[in-house]
Amino acid sequence: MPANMIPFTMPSQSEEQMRRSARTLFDQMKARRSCRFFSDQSISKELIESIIAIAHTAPSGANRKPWRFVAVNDPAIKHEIRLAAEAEERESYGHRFPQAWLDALEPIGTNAEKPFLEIVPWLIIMFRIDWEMIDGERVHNYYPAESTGIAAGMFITACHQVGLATLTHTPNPMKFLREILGRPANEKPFLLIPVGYPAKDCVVPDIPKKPLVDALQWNAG
Ligand code: IYR
Repeated sequence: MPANMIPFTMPSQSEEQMRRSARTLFDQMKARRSCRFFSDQSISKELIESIIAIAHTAPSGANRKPWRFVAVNDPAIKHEIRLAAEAEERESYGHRFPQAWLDALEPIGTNAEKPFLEIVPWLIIMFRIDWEMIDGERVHNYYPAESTGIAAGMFITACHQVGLATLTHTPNPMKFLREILGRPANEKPFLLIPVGYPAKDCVVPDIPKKPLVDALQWNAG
């Protein structure tokens, strides 16, 4: 074994056990919904940190972990983010979105008003880092969008598994997030993820889901 390698194994399980695990996980994950009506019930920093630690285990190009999570529960900052997001969304819904996009959003029932951005206890803002300065040298990261997307998927999965609701929110353009949060120029806003509990009267759109047969092609025996 090369000196820089360590053994890696996984516990052996029967096919039946594995199918049961897959079924359980599927049933849990298919119950996840994007939430736009949050309660103001607080969530501890410790719980949020433990979920971010899970996302931070994500694989990444050359193991660079080219992301940053900014976790906000300060009401003044949440307010500022809400105002800036709504200003952009008003422009988008007002004249920037083409009609086809507005039509696609119609069943989801969204509009430019985003009160949840300050009701929800936490806003997690993910930035992707395309390059960084290491020892005075500009070093490029590899696959930063893919890597950060994988970490985001693990983050929302972890939230759902511990019983917290999320929304993957992308006000567009998002550069106000870098300004409000004081992040440097090499950190590009990637996703704004409100995390909390659904409000008591929370509703979600009753929309059809694309069946798996439309998303999976087998080339297999
Ligand atoms: N960012 C806008 C519009 C929007 C865009 C997509 I693509 C969605 O799936 C949902 C909304 C908003 O949040 O209202």
